[in-house]
Amino acid sequence: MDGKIGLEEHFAIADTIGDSRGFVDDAAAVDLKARLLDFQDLRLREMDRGGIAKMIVSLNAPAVQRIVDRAKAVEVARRANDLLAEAIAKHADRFAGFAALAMQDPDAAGAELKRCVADFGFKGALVNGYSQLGAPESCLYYDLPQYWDFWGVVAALDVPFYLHPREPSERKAYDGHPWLIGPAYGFAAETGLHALRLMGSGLFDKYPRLTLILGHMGEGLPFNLYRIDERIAWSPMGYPAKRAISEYFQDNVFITTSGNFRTQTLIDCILEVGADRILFSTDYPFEQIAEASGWFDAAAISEPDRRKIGRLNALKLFKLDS
Ligand code: GRE
Ligand code: ZN
Repeated sequence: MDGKIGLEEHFAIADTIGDSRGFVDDAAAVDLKARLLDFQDLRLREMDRGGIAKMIVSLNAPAVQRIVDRAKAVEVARRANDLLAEAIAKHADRFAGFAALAMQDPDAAGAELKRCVADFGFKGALVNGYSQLGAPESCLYYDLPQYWDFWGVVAALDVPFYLHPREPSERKAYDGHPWLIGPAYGFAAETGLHALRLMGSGLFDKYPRLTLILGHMGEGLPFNLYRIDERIAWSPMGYPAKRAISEYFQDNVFITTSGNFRTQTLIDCILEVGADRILFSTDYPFEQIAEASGWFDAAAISEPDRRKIGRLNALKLFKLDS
């Protein structure tokens, strides 16, 4: 399919290039580094070959979220966004951007998102899970009260917030099994939990137009919506939100195909959340565009659904002209 739009697609700057290394082997790391830093060359060729018209590009992970010094986090986010804006400007027809945000400082994060939308035309924010502030063992989730004004800024700007994975904050359960920590499982467990915290906190009752994006086919959540709803309804622990988790999935959440190129899983997601709320993505350069496109273009779904997931939903959600 030509004209696809991808939106979990990453780049890196000097301050963050080392962050991705731990999750790939040394041989792959060299190539990964080159691809993360490149914008105008290999990336465009791969896009052309895979039928990808446009990428909404974001900083790698965990990057800004792991910088415990508040001022430094704010500075790195700003630098990354400035560099991204410069790179996009050279090929504005092929690239758009998501802002990196220093969530260690909610006011600064809101101001930076405003700046990126107003000055650079960025399409929203992509944040790599919880933030650390002051000490490495700290862990800030965005349902906490200090973030609710920030969410008001996101809602007023009417741009989506992509909650991207990072490694789990709780490591005890992974002791002795480091292979579980990264993208194989821990990323999804961590990110799914964070997304449920946001939904269950009542955040979307306060801001009904707020939009969250989850990658990797919804980080495992679509498969479990029935059970989550059902058991919350019977929970003796209480539940702060007004609506069921599956209802927020219908009205406030989009999911992408990033790094989860599996027709069985896509069909389950179409059945659970509908083809209108699913968006094609690769997760370049951690995944290969040829693999993502080869799979998606041939997947056994209807042609109207392929057009929606590959392109039309993104045009609408991000108010793109092309
Ligand atoms: C990602 O951005 O999703 C990612 C990483 C590191 C390894 C694998 C992966 O940041 O998918
Ligand atoms: Zn990613």
